[in-house]
Order: sequence, then structure tokens, then C-alpha cells
Amino acid sequence: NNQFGISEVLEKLGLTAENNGSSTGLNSFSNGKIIESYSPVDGKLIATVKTSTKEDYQKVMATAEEAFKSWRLVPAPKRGELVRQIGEELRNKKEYLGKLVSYEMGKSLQEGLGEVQEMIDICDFAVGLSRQLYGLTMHSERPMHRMYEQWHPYGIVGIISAFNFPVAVWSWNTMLAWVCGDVCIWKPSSKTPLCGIACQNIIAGVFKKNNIPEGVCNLVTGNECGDLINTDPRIPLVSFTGSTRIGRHVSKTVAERFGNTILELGGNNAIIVSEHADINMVLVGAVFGAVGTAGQRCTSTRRLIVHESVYDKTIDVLQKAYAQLKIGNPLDAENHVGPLIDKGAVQDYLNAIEKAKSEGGKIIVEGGVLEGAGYESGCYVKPCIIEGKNSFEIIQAETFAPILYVMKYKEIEEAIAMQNDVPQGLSSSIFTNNMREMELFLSHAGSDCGIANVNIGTSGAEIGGAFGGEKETGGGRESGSDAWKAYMRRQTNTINYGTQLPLAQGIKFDF
Ligand code: UN1
Repeated sequence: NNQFGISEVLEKLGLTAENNGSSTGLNSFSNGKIIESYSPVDGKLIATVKTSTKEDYQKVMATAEEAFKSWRLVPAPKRGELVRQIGEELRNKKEYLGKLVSYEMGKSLQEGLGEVQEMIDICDFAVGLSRQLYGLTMHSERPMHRMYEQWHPYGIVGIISAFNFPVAVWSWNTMLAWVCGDVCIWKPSSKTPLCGIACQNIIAGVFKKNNIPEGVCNLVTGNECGDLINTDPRIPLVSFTGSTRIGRHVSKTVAERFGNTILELGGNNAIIVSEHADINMVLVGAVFGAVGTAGQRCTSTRRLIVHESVYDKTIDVLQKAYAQLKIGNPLDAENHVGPLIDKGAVQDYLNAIEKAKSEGGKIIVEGGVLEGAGYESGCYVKPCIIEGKNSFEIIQAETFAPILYVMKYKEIEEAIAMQNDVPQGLSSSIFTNNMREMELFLSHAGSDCGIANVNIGTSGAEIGGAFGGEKETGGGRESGSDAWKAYMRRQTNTINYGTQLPLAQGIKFDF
């Protein structure tokens, strides 16, 4: 059933040659410039999307503010029921939306479908959560007093998402925010605007059936809207996914007005390959981690830190695996590696390879841009492997491309120190069958990342855990565990049911 073509995909998702947010049936206005969305798969124009102006933004915000007033009063389990229906609708549309993600963003169809599966999974998670927004109760130090805490919705949550997960990251934020009682305003990446409109169309149908005010789900398009969100005091929480460079700006701008942020920024994820590793398992984890999504996940494997005794063997199996990689149209299930998002990303990839060479890196698997039939978009590159030192400037930076840096270590402590010795702190992993090494890696003296895995690669985290990382990754946590707390404000309540008014800390205040 994946045989349908792109025109059918667009039609089923309510997209036309010219799109704008206003036609989604949800709260969105777009009277601005036109963004043309080209597919990195074949270089063809898919469709256009009109962006939102400052005035459009203001109109959207006014409706969102009104919608919050009623949405916050809907019982959380009822909000969960809406999210349940959205999950059902995503199940119905999975093949179409997965294919659009693959075609507009360039990831493999399997990964496009996987991304929609993450959306469905977070809906299921949020439904359960809608009955579990628990606060604690405390014992008061005063007689006949009761203390407890409640979690209340914040209000309007701004979501600024990246091209690499054009739909899943929005849903992680939105589905949690909705059961928490917030309303959301989304600015999708200008590189994948059609995915944004398609999601709104899916949601609009469910909203209509349930008479939900459209201001609960708001869309603005175009990069100008990013800073309108960041500077807007009506938006108490901004969830931003993207580069560390832009994240730093978002962080400062929102902090300036004492807003809250959830930041999901760059990663520089390493796998430690111990002398006690199962090399066949390393192979799957490392190759998928490095070349999957053409190296454009925040969790992509960028560094392989290999014990000297298994170094040659590891390089050998990697070279053989890389020689078998099929690069091409991601909609063809035969291919392992699709294109980069655009030609700018191809240039960044080429610059990184040159920089690595100039710093003394040794090419283990040659890279390069592919040309000829099937590669007309100019966005297909060969995954490459470079041997280098962890201290190289280029290895300290995140390049969103399939470049894997390999390096040797002698002692496990040294490997852990190398893994930690980068500015970013998102995902990390060790392949070992040695219990001591594993526990050391996971201990407080081990990995400093938000995600630390054993015998699993760095990418492909499940939605049930909190997702995010430390240091320049920004510190935010999204999706599972208690990440929902970031979408709510905590209120501590103390109630006196006695007839006296004793003061806390034993203070006497008689008059
Ligand atoms: C991202 O790259 O922005 O862990 C998110 C993973 C995915 C999410 C990545 N579940 O690779």
C-alpha cells in the first residue's frame, strides 16, 4: 500500500499546489511571502506555502488567548480523549504522512513511517498521562494545616521545530501540552512547511468533530515568526529544537522576559567500542547511527571511540559495511541513505571534510557528492569515515551530515573522558559485555549526557523516556517520563482548617 504517488499523498493530506495556514480550518493566517518547498529527493518543487506576517501573528495570538480560557477548564481526561482520537487519525493517515515526511525532508520511507509512529506513541502516552498529572502532598509543620501542590497549565506554548523531525517533535510537545491544558502555537521549519500544514489538516478534522475551538491549535509560518514568539510575554514557554547557535539566541531572548524554555540543541554523540564488545552489534548500532537520516538526527553517531585492541577489526567491518551502503531515493526501500536537506547542507558536509583533513584527519572511507541519474537534486552525498583526534575543532562541532570520526583509546576512563570532552551532551553509548565498564559508564563518574545507552547506538530513542541533553544541548527534556512538568506551572497550597493562625518557623507575632 505504499504504491501511491506523491500527488495522491498531497491530495489525501489536503495539500494543494499553493497552501496557506488559513485554509487548514485551524487558527492560522498567512498573507506574507511565499516559501517554495523543493524535495531533496528529486529537486522538484512540491508546492508553495504562504508565510504569516506580523499582523497575521497578532490575529492568531488573540484567538489563542481566548481559546486557552475555555481549554483550561476542560477536564484533563477529556483533553486526553481528544488526543486519543488524534492518535487514531494518525494511524489512518500514517502511510500518507510518512511518505510526505520522506519526500519533503528526504529521510527513508521506513524512517518517515517511524516518525509518524512516534507521533502515535506519544498520543497513547499522553492519553494515559491525562489521568496522571500528579502533585505531591506534604505534612505541614503547623497543626490543622494541609499542604499540597497542584500543576496548572501555563497558557500558550510556542513550539519552534526543526526540519529533521518535521512532525514528531511537534507532536511530542503538543500532545503533552494539550493534556496539560495549554494551547500551542507552532512555527514549523521553513524547510519543511508542508509537513506543518498536513498536520494541521489532520488535527482540524478531529477538532471539528469534537467542537474544539480552533485557537487550541495554532500555526504560523515563516522565520520572522520565530522572534515574534521569543519576545512575546504572552507565551510563558518556548520549546525550541535546532542548532546551538540559534538556541543560544532563543535562550537569551526568552530569558530576558523571564519566560521558560525547553531547548533541544546540537549533539555530538559517541559510541565507545570496548574490547569486550560484540562487534556484530556495534556494526548495526554504529552504521545506522552514523548514516541513518543521512546523519541529520540530533542523536546521530558522530564519533566512535574504539579500544586499540579491536580498532583494526572495527575499521575493517565498517569499511565492508560502508561499501555495501545503497545511496539514493529514500522512497525506494532498497536504499539505506537518502539526500541531505539542501545544497547548503551539502556545502557544510564538504567544508567539514576539508577542515578535518586540514587538521590532520585521515580518510578511512572517502566521501563526496553524487552526480548523475537519480542524484539530480544535488543533495546526495557518500557517508564517510575519518580518523582523527577528539580535540580537532571540527570534531568538537556538530555537522549535520553522515561523517563519522573514529579514534582509539587504551583505558576505559580515558574513553569516557573523551566521550565527555565536547561542548554538547545529548546521547552516548557503550558497547561492552563487561559489567564493570558498563556500570562505570552509567555512573555519576561516567557519561555526562542526557541519554546513555548500553549495547544500543546513540540514536532511535523511545518516546517513553525523557529526551534531551546537557551542556550546549540546552538541558531541555521532552516526551516521556515526567517531561510533562515543564509544560505546567507548579502551585504550592497551604490550607488552615483550624481556628488559630500559627505562623511558620515558630514566629510569634502578638498584638
Ligand atoms: C532529533 O533528532 O531531533 O532518538 C530527535 C532519536 C529520535 C528522535 C531524534 N527518536 O533518534
